Amino acid sequence: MIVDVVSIFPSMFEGPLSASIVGLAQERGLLEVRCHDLRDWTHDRHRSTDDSPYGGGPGMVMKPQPLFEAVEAVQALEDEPGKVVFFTPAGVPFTQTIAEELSGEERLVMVCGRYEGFDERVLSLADVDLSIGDYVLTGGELPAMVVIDAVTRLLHGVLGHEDSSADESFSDGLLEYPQYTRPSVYRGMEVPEVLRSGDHARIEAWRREQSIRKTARVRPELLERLPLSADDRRIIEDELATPLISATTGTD
Ligand code: JD8
Repeated sequence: MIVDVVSIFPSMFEGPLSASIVGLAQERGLLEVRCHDLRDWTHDRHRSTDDSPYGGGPGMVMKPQPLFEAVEAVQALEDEPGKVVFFTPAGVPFTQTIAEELSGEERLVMVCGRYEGFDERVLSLADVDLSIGDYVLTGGELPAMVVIDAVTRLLHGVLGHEDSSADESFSDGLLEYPQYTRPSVYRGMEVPEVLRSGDHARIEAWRREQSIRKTARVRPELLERLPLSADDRRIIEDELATPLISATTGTD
């Protein structure tokens, strides 16, 4: 997959994209991220990418001209124009389902804004406008990195163990079960006996129960869309009868 990123802060991407799994995917030729400086498409002495808003108000707005020229120039780098992804707080919520859809694309063009956001006309360039969550960031660079990270680990050949992404939070709609490694006792805290029993049916049942309990406790709305067995429903009822904050404190 080729991802072209347009930003006024292309250097922000250097660390996150060169380390770990995303870095390895690039070294292996499974992913190529090319970061472009939006200022390369400005024509004035000050290389300005923003201007004051029509109608007044605080802050500055991203000018249309550098963004239109940048997106068109970057699209022309390959035969395929690529899906154009914008990031704004008012975008469609980014989910694992959208990550899976994007991972099937040959190429993506990501546009990161700054300031108070984009001149509305620029959004006509977008195939999709995404938001990574309900909080306010200072620009679209971190969202672009989040989406690149989530999409990269879904590309064929990136994870090695190709089935591992099917096992975890969100792919089956439940949060992850607790995991442990050696030693079996650390500072008096024991690894649950079932995980050392070698009984794979019991281990699988325990993990599903833990996933259901965790989900019921912290993300009950995720359970509404899932097919649940009678056993699952008993576990959920039991979990919801358990107080979130225990009655005793550390002082007694
Ligand atoms: C792009 C500029 C900042 C946005 C005034 C200062 C995504 N989940 C998300 N939260 N925030 C963003 C995001 C924020 C951005 C830009 C994305 C470009 N800003 C602006 C409007 C209000 N602030 C985001 N994806």
